Amino acid sequence: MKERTLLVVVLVTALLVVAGIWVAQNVNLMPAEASTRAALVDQLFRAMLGLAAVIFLLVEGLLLFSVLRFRQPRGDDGDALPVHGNRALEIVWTLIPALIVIVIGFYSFRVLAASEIREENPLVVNVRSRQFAWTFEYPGTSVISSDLHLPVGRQVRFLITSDDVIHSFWVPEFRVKRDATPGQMAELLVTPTREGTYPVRCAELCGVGHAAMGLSSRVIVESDEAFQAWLTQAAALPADPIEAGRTLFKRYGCPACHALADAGAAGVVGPALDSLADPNGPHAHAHGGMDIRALVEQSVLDPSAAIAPGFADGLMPKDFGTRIPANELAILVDYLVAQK
Ligand code: HEC
Ligand SMILES: [Cu+2]
Repeated sequence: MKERTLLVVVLVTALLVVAGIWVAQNVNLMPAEASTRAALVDQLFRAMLGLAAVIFLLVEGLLLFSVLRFRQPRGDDGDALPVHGNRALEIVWTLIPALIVIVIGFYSFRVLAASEIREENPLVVNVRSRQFAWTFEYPGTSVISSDLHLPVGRQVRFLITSDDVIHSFWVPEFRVKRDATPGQMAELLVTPTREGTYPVRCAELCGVGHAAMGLSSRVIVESDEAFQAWLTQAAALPADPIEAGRTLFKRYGCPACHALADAGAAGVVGPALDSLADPNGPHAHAHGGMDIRALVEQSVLDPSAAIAPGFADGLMPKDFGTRIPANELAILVDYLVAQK
């Protein structure tokens, strides 16, 4: 009976150890591995989980075995044998955990060192955080974006800071997390390895909108061609509507013919476009009861519809309607109407 109990407990313990190793190696609860770091970190994580599973099951198994094997027999009310301790056992169960901790320490250090190897010509992205949004700036371009576009396979050097309180830049799929601290610039190197769209989260409780910081921005890892195309298109349109309008005003060549103080334009072929919305200003001629937005839009799409007094018809290009997409036209019109 006693030998059988022992056999069963040993078998069950061995089974649980094997099960622990299998779970640690085969059950993946982690998000997708989307960076070179992710693969390294997951290997380390699996090794630690495997070790922990084996130790847990071994200790609990031995405990269970002892409870069953050495439990007090029925009717035995005597004391247990006095035991003084066991020096060999003490040394063994101190040395083994110490060794495990040292090995994991070295392994972790190697993973960290391997993740921070600098590659040549990284893409620099400035990460700015504020309550409660992320913005990503691409130095050398005018691009400021709330979505983080990255080309696959090229190392990215993030320079992370905050405009107000402490936030934490966290992309679970990259297995990275770095504090964004006001007045400081933190560096983080990441090489994306997998195309896809992933969330950007904030890992530092930063105020009532903290959770929203995980909803507003995405990481979009794409091919280099797609990234370059996005960069070119995004370069034209800053996030701020006034800046975007100014950019479009210049991009479509309006300064060649129009003066506009805000855009530093001094063209004289057409009327100056400052204070378009002022009912008593120089553009009062055209208002005639028309909504000012509709009027400006009409002036751009169909310049001949109403001719500004003192200026000639037929000079302003008539093809802006086909060249300027509707969303950009709306931004441009809003910008012009907002000028004082
Ligand atoms: C080649 C010169 C030329 C270019 C380029 C040009 N315009 Fe004009 N624009 C004119 C002239 C000339 C007029 C006055 C005649 C008229 O009203 O059609 C005018 C009129 C206007 C008016 C009406 C002003 C008023 O007092 O009623 C608006 C608004 C305007 N342009 C906006 C633009 C915008 C925006 C762009 C760029 C997308 C642009 N123009 C590009 C020559 C130009
Ligand atoms: Cu935050």
